[in-house]
Amino acid sequence: MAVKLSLKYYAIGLFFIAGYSLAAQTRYEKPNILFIAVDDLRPELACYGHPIVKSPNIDKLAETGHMFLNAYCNVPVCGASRASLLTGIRPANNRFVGYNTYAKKDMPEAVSLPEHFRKNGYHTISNGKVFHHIDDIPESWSEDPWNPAVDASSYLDYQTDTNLDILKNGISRGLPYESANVSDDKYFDGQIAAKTIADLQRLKEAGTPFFLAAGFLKPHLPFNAPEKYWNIYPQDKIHLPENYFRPENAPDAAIHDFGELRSYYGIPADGPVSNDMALKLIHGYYACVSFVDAQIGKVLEALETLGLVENTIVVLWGDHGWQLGEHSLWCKHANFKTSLNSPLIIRAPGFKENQVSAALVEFVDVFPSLCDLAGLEKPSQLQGKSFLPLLENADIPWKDAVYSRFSLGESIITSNYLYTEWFDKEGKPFAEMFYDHRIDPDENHNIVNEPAISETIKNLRKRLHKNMNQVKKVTTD
Ligand SMILES: [Ca+2]
Repeated sequence: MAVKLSLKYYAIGLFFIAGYSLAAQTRYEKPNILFIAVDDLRPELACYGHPIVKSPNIDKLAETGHMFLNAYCNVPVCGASRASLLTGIRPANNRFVGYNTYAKKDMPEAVSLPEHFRKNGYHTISNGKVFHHIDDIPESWSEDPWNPAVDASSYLDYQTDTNLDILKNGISRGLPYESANVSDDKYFDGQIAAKTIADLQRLKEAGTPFFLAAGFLKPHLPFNAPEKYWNIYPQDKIHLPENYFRPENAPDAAIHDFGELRSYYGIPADGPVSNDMALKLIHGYYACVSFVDAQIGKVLEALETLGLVENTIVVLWGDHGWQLGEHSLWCKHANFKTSLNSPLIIRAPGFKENQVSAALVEFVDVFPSLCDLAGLEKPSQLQGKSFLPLLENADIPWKDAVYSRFSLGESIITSNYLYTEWFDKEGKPFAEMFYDHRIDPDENHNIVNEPAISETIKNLRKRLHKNMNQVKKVTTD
């Protein structure tokens, strides 16, 4: 099926090269790419069915494009997830491991996604947080990458006196949230939107195809947003998750101490946060989602105003999931669905609108998909599979499993199950968990030791062993 389709597209591509004009067909005329990364955004969006979160602009993108319900990051931590997606290479126990990953150190021979486009005649720009490190794979960009957050301290981006005073006194970071009476552009994400819009205007005038990356910083901690976004959500609408508890029989390896959150003021050194704080965190996350949605809306509106919609592919992704209290956890860094499932929406001109796919896709699939959509050859390093056929038909049979990992935990996810096994430094397994999403979609009961499912577990374990860390040596051109 895939071969047949690609031949068909190749034929259409030749048609264009030959100078024929097919009205409204922009698939292979070097479409522009607007590449929107959103830090720590899980599918906490109205278009993904959230009952109270307001995300009208991302919803509109989904309505005019293709939304993946079952997109999984390959590793739930910023630096590693981005390095993997941007090189199309899977994380393994020897590469793309932590938040601090440099793609250029772990995979020096790899060509990055924007670099590949640049080498194919695209003008490439990085605004905000795209790679975790602004100086990672510098060959990626036609211009110096730009980020208003110049260092770890300014990255906190506080605007209120309360938080600035805490920070100044050196007690700790400030609170993990703030509601400030300021305009959008006081915060970095407002500035990233403004810079991206200015670039769009400039790129439109230049007329060369572009790959414009905008990496928004929220809803990463601290949950800072202008107060108007907090005011969208009345406090009595904010609730703790139903599974604000450790899953039954979950191994210790599955649970962490959310150290990332504990570095903020008002969070105890150990033990759970107060219920008041938990509700404030959830409220803050919602406010930040609506804030970042509004900034994305400004960029998408500019795309429309400038007449670039018909020739620009828009892709939006959150770099991994997040626990908002589920399983008694906060932050990411886990092998639960809450950490691994991420939003992925793509709008490609010439393809069907308002498509929702339940197919399993993973972030290593983004690089080959964008190559196919732009008619570029695929570098040999790529380990994902182009999901272009799904854009044609959201219901065709697709991957039977995707693979994610974090630290010592390796996961296989199928349409029904999530199975994770943890390995010590010598490679010996020491813990495992299994959830059947048909009867336990929220992953509250680890039933890995149920005798009735031992064959299922055996099968999943076998497939996991075969595919995890599958290609330690990656072929590069
Ligand atoms: Ca992140």
